[in-house]
Amino acid sequence: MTEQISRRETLDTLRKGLAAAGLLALVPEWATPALAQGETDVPFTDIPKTFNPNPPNGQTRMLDIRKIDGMITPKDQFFAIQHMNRPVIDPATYRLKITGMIHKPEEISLADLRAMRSTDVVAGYECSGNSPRSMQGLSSNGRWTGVKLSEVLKRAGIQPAAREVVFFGTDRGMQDIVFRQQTFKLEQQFGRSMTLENAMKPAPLLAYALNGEPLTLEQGSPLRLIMPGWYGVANVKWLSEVHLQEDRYVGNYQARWYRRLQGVGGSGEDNDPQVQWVEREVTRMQLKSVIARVRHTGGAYQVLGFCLNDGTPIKSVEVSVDNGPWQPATLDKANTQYSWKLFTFEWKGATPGEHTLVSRATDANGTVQPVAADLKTKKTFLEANEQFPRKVMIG
Ligand SMILES: Nc1nc2c(c(=O)[nH]1)N[C@H]1C(S)=C(S)[C@@H](COP(=O)(O)O)O[C@H]1N2
Ligand SMILES: [Mo]
Repeated sequence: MTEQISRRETLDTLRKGLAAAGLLALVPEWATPALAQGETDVPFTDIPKTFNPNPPNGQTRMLDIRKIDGMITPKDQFFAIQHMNRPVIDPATYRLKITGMIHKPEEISLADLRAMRSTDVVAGYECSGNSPRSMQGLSSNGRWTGVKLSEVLKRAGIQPAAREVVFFGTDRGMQDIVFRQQTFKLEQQFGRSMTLENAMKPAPLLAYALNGEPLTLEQGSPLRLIMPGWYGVANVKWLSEVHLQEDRYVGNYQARWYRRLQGVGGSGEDNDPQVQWVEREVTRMQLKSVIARVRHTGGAYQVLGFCLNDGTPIKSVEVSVDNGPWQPATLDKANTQYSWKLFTFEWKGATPGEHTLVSRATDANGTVQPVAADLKTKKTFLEANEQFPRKVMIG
């Protein structure tokens, strides 16, 4: 960590100096890290030529994980993805509706929310569809500011029979709603839910700012839910309504499109009656670690990566070089419970040529990040948290 800080400090000092001399514009953004420390990125050879972190649809932005240079993802690099449109909402007339099994239905303005006690949380998350295919770029880490969901719910007064909290976005679109042999094509709002018990925990936040600035359109302006430790889909953007009810909510984005189907036990073969097919909703993040970047200063090689999980303390991250023994990596001191967890590994004895690097995380409960083969019986593609071997070329 000290190295991370000193790098950033050196950089800041350098930039200030250049700015004072009126020279900052002459130095491209990407060049200064190397300039500051004589550091050079070691190129990855496993990134498909066709990989584009900003696909032409203009609606998705991935984080180019090779650019990670500290705990907080800059706001303009934060990944962005959604299913339908991006609704434009006027913050001045915006009202968050609290409805259903509460004592007094509420319509809360942004000014009301900003007047309530604010809380900050550093939270990292990934889309549950994040995978080697997207070079793990559907992930980021930011500092969110807002009001605790529990405080807003308490203020509205929860009826004793309420069990479920449903979050609706302002965005809507045509959806296929499948019931047995019938498919209904109907316009629906984006909706997600969780138990009241989960909603009342201290962490969930109704967030209006990211890294100290108001949310942008793609970040869910003016208000979104942040559910620390959960997959991205839980973080409902453009929040329009929070609805309390007794029964389960089974909308598409909750009960049908964000599921995991996995065979447990037996041989794992489809036709083995010993296999139990387990289906569950996509909620908390599965333990994952990713190698994002390799840099060297002269002959000193450093590997940088991040872990994501549900907030359980990380016991260790290890790195293996060219299928060699697992060696301990160092977790960054700035990591917090719900941040992504940065780690570094000093790669000793790196030689010219192509090498394979892979990391694996273990949490305090003893859960070890799986390898791809462990997930063979997972039929659905979401929650791809398998170890992610990387190839680099030392030239
Ligand atoms: N209203 C709304 N919220 C949404 C979505 C959406 O389609 N509509 N997509 C979800 C999904 S699948 C993800 S991964 C995250 C992405 O959050 P980000 O764009 O801030 O990275 O938003 C979630 N919140
Ligand atoms: Mo997602």
